[in-house]
Amino acid sequence: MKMTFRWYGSKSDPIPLKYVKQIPGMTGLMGLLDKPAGVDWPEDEFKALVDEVHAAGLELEVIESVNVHEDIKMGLPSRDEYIENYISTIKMLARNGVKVIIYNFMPVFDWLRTDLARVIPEDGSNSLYFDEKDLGEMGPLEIVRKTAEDSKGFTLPGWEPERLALLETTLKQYEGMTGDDLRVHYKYFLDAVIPVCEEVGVRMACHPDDPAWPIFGLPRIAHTTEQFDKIVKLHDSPANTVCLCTGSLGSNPDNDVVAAIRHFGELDRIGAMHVRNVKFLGHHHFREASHLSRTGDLDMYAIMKAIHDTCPDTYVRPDHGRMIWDEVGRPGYGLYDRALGAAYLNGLWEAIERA
Ligand SMILES: [Mn+2]
Repeated sequence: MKMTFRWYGSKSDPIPLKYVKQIPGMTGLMGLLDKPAGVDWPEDEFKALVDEVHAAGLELEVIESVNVHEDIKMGLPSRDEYIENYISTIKMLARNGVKVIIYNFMPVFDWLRTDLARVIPEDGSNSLYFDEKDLGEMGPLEIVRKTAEDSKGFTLPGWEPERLALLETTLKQYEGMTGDDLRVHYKYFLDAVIPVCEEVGVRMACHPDDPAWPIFGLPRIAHTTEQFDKIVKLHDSPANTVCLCTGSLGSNPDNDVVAAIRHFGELDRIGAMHVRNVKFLGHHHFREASHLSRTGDLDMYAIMKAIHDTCPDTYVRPDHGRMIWDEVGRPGYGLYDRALGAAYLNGLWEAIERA
């Protein structure tokens, strides 16, 4: 298991790399270049990032995310050009030491919350929160406006302004598209990129829908074990894997997260893990909790044990943390609670290995 940390680059992330390095057991980053979907990533810029990360004593073997252009998801004729750029980016990343590329194939929204800083009454910290009842009064445009307003000036992953500028048009284009239609487009994409990944030694890792159910009538095809079974079979290859995010998949209590890790781990189809805890508050109603098992509803010991037993060499990162100790930062991506999370998960790991 390699413990890693999501980091947005020195221009956009207030957390210095030396702080990340000082978290015990931290081996590297899940990093990125801040580029719009569809762009071929420039190698000189990426090399500079690799050098910066290596100079801090960390690895950069996982990229999160190389975003998939909406035209690819919608199956438009223009997709071929964007797929070519994607392939060129995969080859460039492989040349520079990258082993795993995390991405998602969700139309328009890759994650959604109704409050980015919900105060947790027990201790005064705050975390990301979702209540479908609150969404009922907000349409997609309203929720985008509110999320941008609440993000404290930070660009949120998946909520890049250029992607949302076209929101109204994009939503219209998805009207009438079914999950099966979306899977046809997905297969077209995988058939093009996975053979390249096999050639250059990179694994693609698909992140689940978050929350793990359909929203705004959009087709969503990545929020149950059965759906991920279909995804890994769309192009059957060890390079076609899952980024198993416990907090996303686990936002729906019907999903057995531990069983899902064991299932895809045994198939050798876990490219990376996001480990996060969730507190259920009702139907389609939850908030994110600290990583400690008893503060939420997921069993972190059983999660780490499943990783240990079925995919012990995978990359793990503590996913979203709460905001604690008056830290100001990108919602979900503060330093303190994610550092606590990494320490706790490493502690579980040490105990599992010793037992
Ligand atoms: Mn995640």
